[in-house]
Amino acid sequence: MLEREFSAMDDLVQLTRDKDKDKDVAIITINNPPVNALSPSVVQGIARAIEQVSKDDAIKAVVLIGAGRTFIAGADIKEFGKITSGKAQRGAGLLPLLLQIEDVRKPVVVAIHGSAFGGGLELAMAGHYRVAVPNAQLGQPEVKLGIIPGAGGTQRLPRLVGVAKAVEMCAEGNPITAQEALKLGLVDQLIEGDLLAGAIAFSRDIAAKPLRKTRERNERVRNEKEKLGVPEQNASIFAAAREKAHTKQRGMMSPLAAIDVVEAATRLSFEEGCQLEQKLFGECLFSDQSKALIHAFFGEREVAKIPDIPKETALLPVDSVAVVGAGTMGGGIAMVFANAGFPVLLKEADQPALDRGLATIQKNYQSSVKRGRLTQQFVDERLQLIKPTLSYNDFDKVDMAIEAVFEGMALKKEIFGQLDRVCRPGAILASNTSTLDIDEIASATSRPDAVIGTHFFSPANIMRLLEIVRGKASSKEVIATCMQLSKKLAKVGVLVGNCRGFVGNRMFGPYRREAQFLVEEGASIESVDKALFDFGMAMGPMATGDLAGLDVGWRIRKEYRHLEKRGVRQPFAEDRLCELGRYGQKTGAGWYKYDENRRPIPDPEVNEMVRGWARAAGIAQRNISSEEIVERCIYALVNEGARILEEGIAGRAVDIDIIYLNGYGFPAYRGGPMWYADTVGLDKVYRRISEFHQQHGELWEPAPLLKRLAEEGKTFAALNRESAVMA
Ligand code: 3H9
Repeated sequence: MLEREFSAMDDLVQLTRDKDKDKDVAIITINNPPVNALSPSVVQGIARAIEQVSKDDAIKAVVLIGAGRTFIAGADIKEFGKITSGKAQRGAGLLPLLLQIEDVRKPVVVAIHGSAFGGGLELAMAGHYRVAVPNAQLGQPEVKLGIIPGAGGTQRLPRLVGVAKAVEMCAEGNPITAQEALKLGLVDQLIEGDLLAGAIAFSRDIAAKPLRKTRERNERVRNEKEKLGVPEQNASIFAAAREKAHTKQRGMMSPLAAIDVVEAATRLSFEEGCQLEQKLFGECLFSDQSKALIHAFFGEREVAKIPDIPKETALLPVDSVAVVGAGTMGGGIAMVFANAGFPVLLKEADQPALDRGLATIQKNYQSSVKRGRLTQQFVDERLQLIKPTLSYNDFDKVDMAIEAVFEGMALKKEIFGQLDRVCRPGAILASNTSTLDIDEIASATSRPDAVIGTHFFSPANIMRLLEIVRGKASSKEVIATCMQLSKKLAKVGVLVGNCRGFVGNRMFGPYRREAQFLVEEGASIESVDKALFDFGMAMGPMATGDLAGLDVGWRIRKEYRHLEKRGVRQPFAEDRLCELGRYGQKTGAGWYKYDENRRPIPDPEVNEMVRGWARAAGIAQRNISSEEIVERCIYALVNEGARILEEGIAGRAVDIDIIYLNGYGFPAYRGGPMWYADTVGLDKVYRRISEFHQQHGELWEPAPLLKRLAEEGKTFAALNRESAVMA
């Protein structure tokens, strides 16, 4: 057993001594829960510990390790906001500490479990050796926060793993496993069993060996031994990385900055490379993109915290589920649960429908195997978990039933009446409805407190968003359980209130309405899509309509036509396309034509038809700029979002942002519609919306909340902190 003696460091960093044998190994433990982020005090603490061990001749080796569940998840991201808002100074950061570690004249062995991310990996690379438990992860995820590694990571990583892998890790931000790190030379040994004991043993084994400073290991970047350093090969590696960044991380500056700085490692000295890294790190840190991505990072965690549902709320057991309906959504939902290891009963009304549903599930799984995303063994195990059925016979055994049938109130109520009869008391009864009134659905049961909406997005097995719809009677236990369940399902669960379309689809209505109006006013279909694609949306609104099926909205509009206010302009072109049988991708034509691979082909005929219809309706035709296209569509989202906040349908602006980032292809580097409006300035947004109100009528009436915040010079984000509690 290792006996340790506490030394004179503060609590965040402890310096202790291995007393087992010769007291010759010092142990520096970082203890800054939950993830040992490198706050300024932690950095100071490590520096003091290193100073102390450097002076002590009795110490022959040093082990640096993290306490708790992980090594170091990086710099403290909260500090960045303080720096960019002027509340803290940008100091020298980690760089001097890492040089200090590298210069220690006894081996520093870094022992890694959990995650060594960002500054954590940078610190680990300054050590002379790294050991890790087999399930540890190592990565430079900074680009996902809109920044780049800022403590020498772009310079040390290529010296350890080679240029190609370093550029991939720094530009894409995805972690690698300890096994891969071992193969690449980033980790020197895997430790099974007790990490600290293994690290100490390792440190004794290598204590007599000459020390290797990572910053002086030039062979992997400069071609002394290693083929990756050949200039022509480097040129093609960086060209390919840039091309990939332009397509996969479209619009983001940090990946390109990361590539530039890793490239510098092949041309410049370590010191010069670090100087460039510092410069670009600073530029990225102060960019709107980084602020937006950091907002998204914390937002994703904040949405899980519901002001009126305490952390201690009892959770209901959910170990097995039933899904009613094996169509596109039902099948996808069954896959989501099976992927997370839940046994699933999948019910359909008749055998052909059930067979079709199962065939689609198998086809989807097979395509994941083909693409190398899943293994055949994983798929076989998941398929075993899905039990098809035509009856409600085994529904009394499941903990949760999710209805995912056709979007019609009468049918949904009938099914909930059934579920109420067959499911055990305490089971959760959920509906996947995307628009319908969850309270009306709950009224078909004798236990509305057990009823909740779980609105998955299509394709359910891919999309991360899960809107959890709170009915007026949904119990806190049911809500807390569904929120927690979303994590198990690898989804981002966001709690929303009950109204038509909830948050996401309710806002999407005005967004797509404006897109259609713009086309009816003279913009081409392609120019509307291009403007929003260039803004950063994953797809333009017209192409999105074609993908989802134009008939879906058409049917809903027909059902709700009686609610439309007379004399208020409504878009009509999409309905006309539906009347012509142009439902989108599924019929091979919608706003666009589609080839057999479902690739969109612009269709001049549709543009012409719309021109004709618009002229006949007396709509003046004009040239419309891409700036106006973006403003009309995005501000329509913002205005509706403000109403949603005011009504308490969303608890906080960040909830809306996270919904849009995870379910609607809103660019993460713009932080979501509400955050984006804040960055434009709410006074400016309000003024433009007021102009649209004058030009286009009452659909553009500014939301009172937006007006108030604009007049008071406030932001939606500040409102988050004042915090509305959802009714
Ligand atoms: C960097 O290192 C720059 C460098 O180059 C140096 C420049 C000089 N800071 O995610 P979880 C919080 S940039 C502050 O729920 P999990 C998180 O908000 C950094 N806080 O747990 C949450 O708080 P709360 C590069 C952080 O087990 C709590 O910890 N590193 C940080 O699902 C638990 O987090 C990254 O980008 C942080 N660095 O996942 C890694 N990290 O409980 C970011 C977490 O109040 N972190 N928190 O809501 C992660 O990817 C995940 O948190 C991790 C754990 C995988 C580590």
